[in-house]
Amino acid sequence: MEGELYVRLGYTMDALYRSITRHLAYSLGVVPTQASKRDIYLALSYSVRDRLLEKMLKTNQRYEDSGAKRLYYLSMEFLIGRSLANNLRAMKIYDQVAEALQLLGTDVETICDQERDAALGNGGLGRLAACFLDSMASLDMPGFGYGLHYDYGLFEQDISNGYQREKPDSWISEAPALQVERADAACIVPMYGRIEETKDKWGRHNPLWLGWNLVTGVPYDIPIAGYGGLTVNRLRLFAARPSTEFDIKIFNEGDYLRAVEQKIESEKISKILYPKDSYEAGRELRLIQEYFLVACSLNDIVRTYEKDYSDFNKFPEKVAIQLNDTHPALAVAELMRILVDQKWVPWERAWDITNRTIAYTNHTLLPEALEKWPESLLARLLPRHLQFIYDINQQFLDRVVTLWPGDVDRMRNMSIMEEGPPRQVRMANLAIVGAHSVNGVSALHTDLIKKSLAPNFFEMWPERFNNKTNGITPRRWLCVANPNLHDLIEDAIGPGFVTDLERLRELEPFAEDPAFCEKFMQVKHGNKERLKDVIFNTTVVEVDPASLFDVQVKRIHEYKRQLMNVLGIIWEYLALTEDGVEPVSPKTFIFAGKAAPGYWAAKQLIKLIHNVGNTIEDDPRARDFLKVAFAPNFRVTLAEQIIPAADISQQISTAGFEASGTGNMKFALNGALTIGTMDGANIEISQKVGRENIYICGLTAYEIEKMKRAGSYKPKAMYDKHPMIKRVVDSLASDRFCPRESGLFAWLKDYLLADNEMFFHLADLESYVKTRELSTQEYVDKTLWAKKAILNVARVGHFSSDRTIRQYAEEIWDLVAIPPTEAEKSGKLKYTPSDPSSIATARAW
Ligand code: 26V
Repeated sequence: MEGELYVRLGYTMDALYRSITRHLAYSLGVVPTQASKRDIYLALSYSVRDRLLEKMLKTNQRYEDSGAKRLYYLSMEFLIGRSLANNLRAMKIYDQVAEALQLLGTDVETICDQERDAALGNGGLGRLAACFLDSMASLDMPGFGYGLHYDYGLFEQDISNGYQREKPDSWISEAPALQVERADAACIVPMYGRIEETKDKWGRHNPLWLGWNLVTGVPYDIPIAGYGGLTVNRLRLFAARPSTEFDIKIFNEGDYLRAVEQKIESEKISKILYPKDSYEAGRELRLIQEYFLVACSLNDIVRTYEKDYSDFNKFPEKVAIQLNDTHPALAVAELMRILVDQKWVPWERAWDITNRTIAYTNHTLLPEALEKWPESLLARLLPRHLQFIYDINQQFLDRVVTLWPGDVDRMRNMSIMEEGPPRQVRMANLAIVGAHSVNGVSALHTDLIKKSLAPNFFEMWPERFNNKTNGITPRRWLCVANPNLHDLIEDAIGPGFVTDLERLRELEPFAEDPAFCEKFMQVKHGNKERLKDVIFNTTVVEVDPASLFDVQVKRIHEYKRQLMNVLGIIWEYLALTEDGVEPVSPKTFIFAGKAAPGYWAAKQLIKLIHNVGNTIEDDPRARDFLKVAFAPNFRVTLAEQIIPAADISQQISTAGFEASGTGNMKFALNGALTIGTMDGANIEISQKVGRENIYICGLTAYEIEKMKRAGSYKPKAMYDKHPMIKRVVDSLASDRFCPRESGLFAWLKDYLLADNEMFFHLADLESYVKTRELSTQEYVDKTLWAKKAILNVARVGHFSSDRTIRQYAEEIWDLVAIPPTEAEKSGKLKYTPSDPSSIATARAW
C-alpha cells in the first residue's frame, strides 16, 4: 500500500544467512564460495544495517507520535571503536549470526575482527560520549549525538626503536558499512564576511551579516542500537563540502582553479580530528570546526522543532542541548543569532530560551585545556556572533555590577572577554553564562569547579552547578569485551543485570564461594592467555599469564604519571638486582597509550618505558621476575582486549588533575584491583568497593593544593633524605637505561627535582611503592585476591553510564523515556512515513 513499509526483515538464523548471501551477491558482486573475510564482514554489516535502519525508522515514528522532548549531545568527539559485535549483542542475534557464518565456512569472531575502529576521539571525553549514546538508546530515551564526520580519526601509533611514530588513520573507507548519507538534510553554513549596520523598515538598529563564504554540511547517520534492539537512535555526523554557489561563474582557467582551491578549502574543515587534548592558541581551523559543528547541529535542531511548532515558546520544553566541554560553546551565540536575526524573537526572550535549553559539562581543570579564542579571529570568522557575545557579556556584567558594585577584580575575572593583548574570548565563561546547568564529572571535580575554577560564578548562581559522576556502558565493557565473565555472572545471579547494573550486588555472597572463585579466576586466566597472544603479535615480548598483570593504559600525559609507574618499576628492579629482594610474584607491567604528536615529554616517556623494559629483559637476574610490555596503538579495541586481562589497574594521577577517569571503572567491572590516588572517580570507587578492596596511595588534592600555596614541596630534600629515591633518580640520570643513547634521560633528574615540579612525582613515590608491594603480596594469596576482585565487580554497578544518563535526564534535561509499544515488541508494526524522502531511503534497501 502507498506510504507504508511492511516489515519483512527476519532475525532467525535462516533469514540472516539469506540476507548475508544476498548482500554478498547484490551489494558486493561476489558469490559466497569466493567471498573473502572482508566481503563477509561487509555483507554482514549491511545485513545488520538494514535491521538497524528498520528499527531506527520505527523509533523515530514512536518519538514523533509521543511529541516528547529530545536531547541533543553536541561533541567534537565520539570514540566509538568497533560496532559490529556490539550491534549483534544489542540486537540479540549474535548466536544466530555465529551459526550462519559457520555455514559460510568461517566464524563470528574472525569476521568481527575485520572491522576497523572508528577512532573519532582522543580519549576520555570522546569515549564518554559513545557510552552515553549507548545508554540513551538502551534506556529508550530520545537522545541524539551530533558530531563531525572526520575523514581521518586519531592517528595510528607505530613504535620504532621505542619511539612513537604517527600514521594517518583513514577511517572513511570503513564508514559506509555503518552509516547512511542524508543528502536531503544538508545545510549551508556561512562564515567570514562583514557587518553592515543598517536600520529595518521601522527604523530599528538592524545589523546585517554580509559577504560570507558558504560551506555545505552533509549529514551521515550512524544508527545507535539500544540493548534489546528495539530502540535505535542516531548519531549524526556532518561532513564539510563546498557550497554549489562556488562553482557558478567559471569563465576561465583562473576561475576554475580558484573554484578548485575553494573546494579543497571547504573540505579541509572535516578532514581530520585534532589529536590533542590540550588547546593551542589561534588554531583557526579548529575554531572553524567547532563553529561548523554548532552551525550544522543547530540548523538541524531548529528545523526539526519547526516541523511541529510555529513559534519558539516551547523550545526549551522540547529541546535540551548538552555541550560536551566548551568545544561547542559557540552554540550559545549561534542559537541567539538564529532566534534574533532569523526568527525575529526579541533579544530578552531569545536569551531566556537559549539559557533554558543549553547545559554545559566541564571535563578538565588543566589551564592549557581551557579554550580561549582571540577576539580578532572571531571578528574575522564570525563577526555577527562576536556582536552577540559582546551583548551577552554586557548584559551579564551589568548584573554583576548591581550585585557587587565597585568590585572591579570580580568583573575582570568573570568577564567573557579577557583583557589583552591579545583580547580573547573565554569559552568556559561563555558556556557558564549561557547555560542553565554546569556540571563536573566526579564529586571531587565538581567541588574543584566550585572552589577553584569558577568560585565567582558559583557564588552568583549556586543552583546552576551540579555533579554527574561519569559511567561506562556495561554492554561494551562487559558483554562484548568479556563475554565469559558476563556468562559466569549470569549463571550466578540470573539475567537482567546488564540493564540494571546495581544488581551485581547479588554477586557478593559468591565472593565466599570457592567453586565460584575458582571459575572466576579461570575466566581471568583465559583472558590473560588471549592478551599474551595479542602482545606477542604486536611487540614480540613474551609474557607469562601466570604472572601478575599490572596495567596502565590511557593517554600519555605528565599528570597521569606513567613516569611514577616507571620509577616504581626501577625501584623494584634495583631492589632485585642490587639488594637481592625478589618480588613475591613475577610481574608483568603492561602499558599502552598515545602521546599527542607535539608533546615532547610524553613521547620521551614512551621511549623510557621501552628502554627500561629492554634493560630488564637483557638482565638475566631480572627477566624471570619482571617484564615490561608497551602495546602499540592503544584504541577502544585494544582496551577491550587488555582490560579483561588485568589483575591490577593503575590510576595514579596527581590528585586534583584527573577530572574523573573512566578506565578506572572499566577495570573494576572486569575484576581488576585498583592502585589509585584520591583523584577523580577513584574516590567514589573506593567508597563503593570498600577501602579494604582497593589500594589507595598518595597525597590528597587538598594536601597538594596546600603545599603548592605554601611552596613547601621540596623534591630535592626528599631525594637527599631517602636513599632509594636517590638511587632511582640517579639511575635515570646515568646511562643505565640508554647505553646506546648517552644522556637521553638525564633531563628527568632535573625535572623531578625542580621545586616547581607540577605533578608531585617524588612526593607520592614512597607511598605508591609501598602500596604496590602490599598488592603484590596479596596477589599471591589467591583466595583473598579472588574475593577482593569479585567484590569489586559486585560493587561497581553504580558506575554504569545508565545511572549517569538517568541523572542527566532527571536533573538537567527533564527528559523521559519513550519505550517501545506492544506492537513494536511483537514486531508486527507497520511503518507509516510522514516524510516522503524517507520512503525513498527505506525502499532503496
Ligand atoms: C581539549 C582539546 C583542545 C583542542 C584540541 C582537541 C582537544 C581535545 C580534548 C580536549 C579536552 C580533553 C578533556 C578530557 O578528555 N577530559 C577527560 O574527560 C573524561 C570524561 O569526562 C574524564 O574521565 C577524564 O578524567 C578527563 O581527563
